[in-house]
Amino acid sequence: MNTPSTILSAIPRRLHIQPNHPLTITRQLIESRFPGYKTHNTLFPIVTTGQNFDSLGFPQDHVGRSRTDTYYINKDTVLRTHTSAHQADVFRANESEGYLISADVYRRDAIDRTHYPIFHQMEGARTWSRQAAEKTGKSLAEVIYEDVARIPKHNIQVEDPDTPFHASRNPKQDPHSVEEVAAVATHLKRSLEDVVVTIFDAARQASSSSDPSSPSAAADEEPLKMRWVEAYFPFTSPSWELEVFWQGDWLEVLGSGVVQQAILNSADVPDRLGWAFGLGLERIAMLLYGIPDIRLFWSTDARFLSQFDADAPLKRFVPFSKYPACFKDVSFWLPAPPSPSSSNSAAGGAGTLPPSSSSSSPSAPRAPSAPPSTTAAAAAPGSPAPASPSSPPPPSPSSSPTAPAIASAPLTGQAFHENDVMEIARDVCGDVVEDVRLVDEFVHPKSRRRSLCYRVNYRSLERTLTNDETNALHQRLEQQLVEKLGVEIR
Ligand code: FA5
Ligand code: MG
Repeated sequence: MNTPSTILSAIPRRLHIQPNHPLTITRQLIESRFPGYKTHNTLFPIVTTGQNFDSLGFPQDHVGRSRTDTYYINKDTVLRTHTSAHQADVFRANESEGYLISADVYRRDAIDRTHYPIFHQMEGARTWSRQAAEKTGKSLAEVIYEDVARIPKHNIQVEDPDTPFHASRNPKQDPHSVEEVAAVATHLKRSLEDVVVTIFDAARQASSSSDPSSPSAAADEEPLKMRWVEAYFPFTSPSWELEVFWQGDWLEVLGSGVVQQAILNSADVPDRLGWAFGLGLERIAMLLYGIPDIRLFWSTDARFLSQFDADAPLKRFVPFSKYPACFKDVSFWLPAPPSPSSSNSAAGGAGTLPPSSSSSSPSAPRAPSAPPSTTAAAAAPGSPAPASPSSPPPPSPSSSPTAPAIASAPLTGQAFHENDVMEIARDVCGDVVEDVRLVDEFVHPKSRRRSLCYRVNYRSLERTLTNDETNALHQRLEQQLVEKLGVEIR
C-alpha cells in the first residue's frame, strides 16, 4: 500500500458525475458526439493488476507497474491508472458496437498546471463484426467507410504524417489487412477530430457571447490547430496521440489506436476488430472553458462552481483572481547507496539521476513550456518508452546500458524517484502548490554525492498566502523529505 490518505479521501468525489460540474458538462458534450455508444460512468476505481496491466499486455517489468508510478492498495489491486483497465471486461460484455467509459484515474506524476494525481479519463471504443460485414456482401473496409461517411465533416487542416506502421513499435497486426487498418484509422481519427472541433466551436461561441472586455473572451481567438503523432501503447497497434495547439504549445489530449486483436480474442469476441482511445477530460474541459489550472476542478469555492450550468448557454470561465505566487527552493543531498561497495555503480541505487518527466512519466507532456519534440515523445501509462517517429523504441529499462537511471532501479522502495517529491509536496501543501520543478543538479567532484534543487511554486487559487504560512509549509516539506526519503537538506 503506497496510497496516501489524501488520495483515498478524494475517491468519493467523482467529479465527472456531479451535476453542473465542468467535467460533467464536458463529458456530456463529448458523449453527444457518439450517438448509440453505451456509456459507463460509475465503474469502481479499485481494480486488479490483471485488469489494469495484464489484460492489456503490459510486460511484467513495465515501469507503469512500479510503485513510483502507481498507487497500490495491496500487491494485487491498484487504483486504476487509466480507463483502459475496463477494456477487456466491457469488450467481453459485448453489449454494443461502441462504448464510452468515464472515470477518475490515479497516478503518481509531476505537479504542474496540466497534471494532477487524480484526473478523469474517457475511454471510447468502436468495433465491427467481420461476420456481419460478410453478410452484407461488402468488404469490412467498405462497411467501415460507410460509417466514416456518417461522421460530421469539418474543414480544419489537421497535421497527419500518416505513417501508421513501424516495424517494432507499431506493426500491422497479422489478422488485419492494410485496407482494414486504414479504414479503422480513418474512422478513429475523424471521430476524434469531430470531438475537438465541437469543443472549439462551443468555446468560440461562448467567447463571442460573453463580455468582450473579459480576458478569457479574447485569449482563445487563435485558430484551431491539431496534429496526429505516432505513439506507443501495449494494447494498440498502430497507435497515435492527438495534440492541440493551446496557449503557445502543443497539448496532448488523447492516446488511441487499433485494438490489439489478442484482447478481443481473450474477451471472447474474436470476430470483432476496431479502435479505442483514452482522453483526458480535464484537458478538454480546459480548452472548452479556458480553465487555466487543473487544480481548479477540485475547488469547492462558489466563485468557481457557480460559473457552470448545464442548462444555460456555455460561458467561458472568468478567473476570479490571480493571487501572488511565492517561489521557494529546496536543495538536498540524495542518500548514499545502501552499501559502500556498490558506490562505484550508480545503477539502480539511491542517488542516481531522477528521470526527466518526459521519459518516465506515464502521462502526457509537461505543460506547454516543453518543446514540441518532447511533448510528442511523452510515454503512455503503459508505454515502456517514449515513442518518437524517427527512433526505434529504447531498450527495456533493465537492459539499457546508457540509462542506469531510476526507471531501471529494482523496486526496493529505497531508490529515489522524482514522483516521491511530488507526492510529499501534495501531501504537505495540498492544492496550494502550483508547480514543482527540478532547477538544478550537482555532483560533488570528490564524494560523488548528488544534490538536487527543486523549485516549489506556492500559490493558492482562492486567497493570498501569508509569508508565515508558506514558510511553515516549506519547512514541513523539508522535514518530510528528510523523514520519508532520507535526504539531507543543504
Ligand atoms: C492512456 O492512459 C491510455 N490508456 C490511452 C489509450 C486508450 C490509448 C485506449 C489507446 C487506446 P495516456 O497516459 O497518454 O494514455 O493518457 C491519456 C490522456 O490522459 C493524456 O493524453 C492526457 O490528456 C491525460 N493525462 C495523462 N496524465 C495526466 C495527468 N497527470 N493529469 C491530467 N491529465 C492527464
Ligand atoms: Mg500520453
